[in-house]
Amino acid sequence: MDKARPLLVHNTDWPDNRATLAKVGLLFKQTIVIAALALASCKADKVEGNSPQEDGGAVETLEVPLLDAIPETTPNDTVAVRGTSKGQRVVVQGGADGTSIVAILPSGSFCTDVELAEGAGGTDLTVYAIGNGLISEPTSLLVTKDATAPQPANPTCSGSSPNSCENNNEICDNEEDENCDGWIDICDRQCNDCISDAFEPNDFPVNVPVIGPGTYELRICPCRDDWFAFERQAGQRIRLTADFEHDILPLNLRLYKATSSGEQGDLVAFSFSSTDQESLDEVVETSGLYYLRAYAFGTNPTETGSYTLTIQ
Ligand SMILES: [Ca+2]
Ligand SMILES: [Ca+2]
Ligand SMILES: [Ca+2]
Ligand SMILES: [Ca+2]
Repeated sequence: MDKARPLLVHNTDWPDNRATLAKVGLLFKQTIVIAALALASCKADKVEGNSPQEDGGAVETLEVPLLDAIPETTPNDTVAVRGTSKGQRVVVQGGADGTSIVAILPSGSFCTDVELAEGAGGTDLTVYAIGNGLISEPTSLLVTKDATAPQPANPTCSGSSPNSCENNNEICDNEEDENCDGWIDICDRQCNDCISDAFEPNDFPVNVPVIGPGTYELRICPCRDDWFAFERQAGQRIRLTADFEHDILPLNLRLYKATSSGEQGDLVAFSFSSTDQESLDEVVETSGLYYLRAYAFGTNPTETGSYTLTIQ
């Protein structure tokens, strides 16, 4: 199995030289969070106050992105992967660039130019949506570079592209995404003065930073979760505590198994209290990568505040 292959991140918001990126292979297993099953089988370390049902996202699913017609063959070095999604971001795996995280415009549309691999056999691409702790089922594509293939219509994202607005300034009170980064108004860093912590950007379960034992001063910025990764062998423990002021930041924690190719997998534990502390103490059953999601619970996505994460 092709595992432990570092990813290149084709996204200006995600530096591609981070030594702490979780290593992810290219094989994709169709392991998704089916929340009801996950909740039924998970081990609740602590459930007081808000119940899992009240914790948004627990029983929802995210629809697979709808792709526009993508050519099976192209004479070009890149192919435009475009479509619509109800998620927060679309992830495109495969191709010469590794993994791309694509912003979705408020209209629901997205587009990214994916560089095709050299050589025969074509380029396998896997496309899925992520958002609010959910992951959609994947769609698979095979695009082959062929000098004799007809030129596809709209071969690149430029022109009608969402990317042409990257240099715009965000206007903070109009419910639009002027700079096309997928963040609107107060959720955009140009509009909130939220100072991010050293692990940012870690807003989605893609290229999740690995975190070791220690005490970390962290912050949830408006609309953005924090994701951290742990590598554990079967029988080893993930033991951690988050301290915060619940009245300011109603923090919750979820722990997921990562799939063999690094996607967010099954929920294995959670901590939803109404106190100033959440904690997890989990002896893992299978070896591999685990993802922690720290996020503000509630209907106000712009909640922000600091917390201290202690990993033992
Ligand atoms: Ca705006
Ligand atoms: Ca924006
Ligand atoms: Ca953070
Ligand atoms: Ca974050």
